[in-house]
Amino acid sequence: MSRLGLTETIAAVATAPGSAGVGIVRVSGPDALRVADGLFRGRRAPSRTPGGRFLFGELQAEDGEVLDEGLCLVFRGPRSYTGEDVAEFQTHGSPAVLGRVLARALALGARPARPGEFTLRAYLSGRLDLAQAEAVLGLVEAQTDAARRQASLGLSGALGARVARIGANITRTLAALQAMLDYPEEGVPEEDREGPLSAAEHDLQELVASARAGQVATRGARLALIGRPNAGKSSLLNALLGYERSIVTPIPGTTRDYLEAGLELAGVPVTLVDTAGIRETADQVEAAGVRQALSLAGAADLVLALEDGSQPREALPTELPTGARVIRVQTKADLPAAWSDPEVLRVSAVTGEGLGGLREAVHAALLGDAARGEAWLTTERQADAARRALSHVQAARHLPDDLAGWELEEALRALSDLTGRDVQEDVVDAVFRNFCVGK
Ligand SMILES: Nc1nc2c(ncn2[C@@H]2O[C@H](COP(=O)(O)OP(=O)(O)O)[C@@H](O)[C@H]2O)c(=O)[nH]1
Ligand SMILES: [Mg+2]
Repeated sequence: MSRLGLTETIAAVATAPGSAGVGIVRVSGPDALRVADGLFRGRRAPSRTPGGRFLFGELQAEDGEVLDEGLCLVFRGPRSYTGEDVAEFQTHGSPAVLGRVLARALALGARPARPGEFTLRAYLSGRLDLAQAEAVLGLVEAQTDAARRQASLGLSGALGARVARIGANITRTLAALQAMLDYPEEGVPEEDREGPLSAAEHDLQELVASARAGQVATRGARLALIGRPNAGKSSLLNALLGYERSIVTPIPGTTRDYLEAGLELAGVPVTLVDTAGIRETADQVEAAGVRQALSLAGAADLVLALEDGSQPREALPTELPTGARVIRVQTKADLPAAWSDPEVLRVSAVTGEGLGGLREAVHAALLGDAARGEAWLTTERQADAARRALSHVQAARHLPDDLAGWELEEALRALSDLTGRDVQEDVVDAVFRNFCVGK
């Protein structure tokens, strides 16, 4: 998407397709109010109305036919969403009305807006940084309250402020290092080097850790149920879902393929993945299922490792993939326990015992490690920039003063990529490509 074309006036339907009580057509650009004058008849011409006001009147076709009655909201740049002059028409929300109003705006000289172009203009005019633009997309797409909350914090600039605090500590050390190069005999005072840098490293570690929670909040989480045959995986999946999704039998090896089912767990959309029981087997189909189960465990955000509580304990024949996050679960708590382990949650798919505790443990594992009330990283792009900043800060801490400066400059560059104040055009394009038209 070109950054040129800001001299063009753009128009789009901003509300979702389909019928609704109200629909909105948005026009932005240097000609927005002139387009509004041609389209709208009210007490006053939009171009003679101060910004921040609305007019009630009629929306008219070229030949004067009344298309609908409605409101015209007038914004004057820079005090508008895009930073440009903006007119917004609120009409009845039918595709027929909105289609005609948009067509008229285009006939009056506006061109159709591309996906995300209104927000792109807000970014280019400096009203939003790139992380805030991503937060706008997050708010438009939020499916859960956790996702809404993070997007709202991002849009408010809380994420930008968190990043700026880290940047300030790095800048302080960098300034001290540069002063040292000018006056080597002075050396760098410890409080200007180690203190701010270790604070920056700690804050960056927390920020990077928040990305997992942020992404779970926005795109949901995958939970793999893993264990030996007959451990009770399919029964637990059904118990968590509240209906019989997966086949349960006393015959070991019933589940050979994997299956998925969605549910909401503590405000987060969760996909439960039931897998083939893990054991050594000569059956080729079952063996393929076992390999698949292990790879699903590796790809999951969280693994529930189930062991039959009514049978003597027996370890899995294979290790779980390294790096997998695991909650250990002892099943069949309604039966006499054959073993006990305080580290393991006891649940019964039959009586429901322990399911509440399991849900809480899952929630804590998925979201609990991100500090409450703080803004999290919500996109992979942001997480990547934070990880780069962290690795440069860590490198700087182990280098002599005269070499550390370069690493710190790179860390600052990564932080500025994160908020996206000054990034490459293709990065910006990639962000806005995900937007819908009209936003
Ligand atoms: N009493 C009792 N039996 C269970 C429980 N969960 C599973 N079972 C039984 O254990 C057997 C294996 O269960 P299933 O869910 O198919 O295990 P999977 O092979 O790990 O999927 C079945 O006969 C289930 O009825 C439980 O919580 N309590
Ligand atoms: Mg099963």
